[in-house]
Amino acid sequence: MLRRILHQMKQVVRFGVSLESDLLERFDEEICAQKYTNRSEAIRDLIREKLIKQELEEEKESLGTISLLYDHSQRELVNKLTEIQHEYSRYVLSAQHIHLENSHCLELLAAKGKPKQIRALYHALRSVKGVKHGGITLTATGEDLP
Ligand code: NI
Repeated sequence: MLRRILHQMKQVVRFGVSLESDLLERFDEEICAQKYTNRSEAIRDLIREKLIKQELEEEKESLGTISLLYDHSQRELVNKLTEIQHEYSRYVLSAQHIHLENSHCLELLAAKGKPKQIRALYHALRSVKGVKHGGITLTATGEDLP
């Protein structure tokens, strides 16, 4: 269904939008701050963002990036993190390990799967004792995106 709608969007269509002047003023300020040079591109991006959000909510195949900051001198920590990544290996696309000063490490993972699975991987890693900070960002694979 979504694919069909997006396919029909290939042809560029002009349409009018009615909205309150103060709302438009705020929108213009916002897109100007974000360095957009015209409203059309800003509106296109808003629509794409909305569609990506929907896709994620539908639990479609998605991409995720995970970051973990930890102190590798913590006993068993590195082994535990490796173990979890092996458990979830079908979702882990890549892992990058960066050695920081003072025995700290930054690990960056790219993952592919349903958002539910990527979040489960993140929470398993994040909850390991000694992981000081973590982050997760989900995005669509772009397959259904114009
Ligand atoms: Ni390291």
